Amino acid sequence: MAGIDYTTLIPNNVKLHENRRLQRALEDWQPKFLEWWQDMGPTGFQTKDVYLRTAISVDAQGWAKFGYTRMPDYRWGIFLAEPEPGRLVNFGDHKGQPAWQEVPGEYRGTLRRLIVTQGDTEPASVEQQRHLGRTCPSLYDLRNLFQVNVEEGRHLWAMVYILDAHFGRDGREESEALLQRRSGDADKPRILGAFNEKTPDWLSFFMFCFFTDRDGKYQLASLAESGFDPLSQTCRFMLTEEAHHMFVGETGIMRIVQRACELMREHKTDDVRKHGGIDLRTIQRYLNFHCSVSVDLFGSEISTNAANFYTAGLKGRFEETKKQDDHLLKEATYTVAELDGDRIVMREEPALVSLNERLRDDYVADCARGVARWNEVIKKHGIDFELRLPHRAFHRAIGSFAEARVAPDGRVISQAEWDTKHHDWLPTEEDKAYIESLMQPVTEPGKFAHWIAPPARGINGQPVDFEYVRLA
Ligand code: BYC
Repeated sequence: MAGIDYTTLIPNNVKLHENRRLQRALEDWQPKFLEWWQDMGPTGFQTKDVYLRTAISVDAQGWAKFGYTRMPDYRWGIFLAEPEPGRLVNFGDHKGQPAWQEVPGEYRGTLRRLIVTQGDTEPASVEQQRHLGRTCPSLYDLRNLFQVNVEEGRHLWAMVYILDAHFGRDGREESEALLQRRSGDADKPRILGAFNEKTPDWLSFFMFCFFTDRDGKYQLASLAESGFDPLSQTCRFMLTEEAHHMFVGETGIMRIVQRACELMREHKTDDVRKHGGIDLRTIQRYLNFHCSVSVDLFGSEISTNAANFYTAGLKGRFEETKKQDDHLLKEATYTVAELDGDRIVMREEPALVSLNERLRDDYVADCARGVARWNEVIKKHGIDFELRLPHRAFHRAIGSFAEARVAPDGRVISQAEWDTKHHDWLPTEEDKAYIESLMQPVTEPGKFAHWIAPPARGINGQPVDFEYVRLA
């Protein structure tokens, strides 16, 4: 594969200059993207120099360079991971056939829908986060926010490339529509629930990066298994960038937890609000909210859509090729949590229709590892408190638990109990007002808001007090 060509209007490693029609389509879309970025991207800061990383190669070693860039000058482009010679469709009815380089006609609509759904989340998250710059807890965090934002912008490019390159006129129309829907808009909302929620403060932002970006990891990993090779190559490179977003979320929450613990120890109280910290119970309520809306992103427990995606060879399981089974799953079963009256029971279901739940299991296990690392911090401070993932049936809007009322510990409860207790489980208006009151910008290099501990180290070997965003 060619290296990334930065001499052209659209940086790419797909030899764009050899396909004039596609080049024209993307060059036509580019100013619309920039207009969207100006209108719906980060508020303010567009003329400031930000210490950003830019992809320069798709080689896992040394794939990025760091330097000051104004966000609108970021070189958004099209980067596909190296092709695997002789790659096959690895699962479903077409297993063993050569991977498709063109869209198989019979799956055109389904594939387009999957790509559009993935693509829609990218600009949505930028829209959700657009006001956060004004209340950054430090220049370090401000830079991380913008890094996440420009890379989500690039992930939009990644999906638009596939749409324009492989779906003709329909693809171009979908590319336009991706710039027209708006997160939270009543008339033209983003496609998936979590991407219409607000991200009004930095606690929500870090939770979003931890929980919702992690859905991105699992969905992209499943699409990276696709028999449609261009989608696989695109998603493989997106995953490289995604890892940083989850790092931002995990370390962000860890630093908030650490500050809470420091204040608890220093003042010998659980009520660290009096001392300008975020108490662990509030962190738990935000965790419950972001976990539950992200768990919804995996779709229904029993889904014929998921079965069809798999059988068609379009969307696999997490680490499909590492699994030791027939990769057809026609006879297999999988254990799924289901509602049975006022209890949640585990039942064997056909594996094919249970694929959403299986991916959700992989996701929940990964989330639990992160939460355990936060709990290590609490334990190190000698504090008797554990953050917990809520039960997967808690506060659901999609799937078989959507109609049920379930406590974070998995007990099915009455509407009356929910009404009296949900304030203990989800962020209250008072919580939101308190968190909002903490959101005061800190922009002096090396200084951090009181409610969050500094990071252990800076970005790319730079010191923590480096001028990550030049505001002057
Ligand atoms: N909200 O059989 P069902 C990321 C719809 S995040 C609203 O239950 P299916 C990122 C569903 O579309 C990763 N609607 O589910 C993170 C379907 O509607 P249609 C995003 C929902 O189809 C942070 C109907 O309900 N990527 O990258 O098996 C920052 C019944 O569907 C929701 C993808 O999601 C919901 N939560 O699976 C930036 C991958 N859930 O089609 C970026 C692509 C379901 O009948 N998408 N519905 O009108 C997919 O694989 C599937 O569409 C889903 C749903 C897993 C989302």
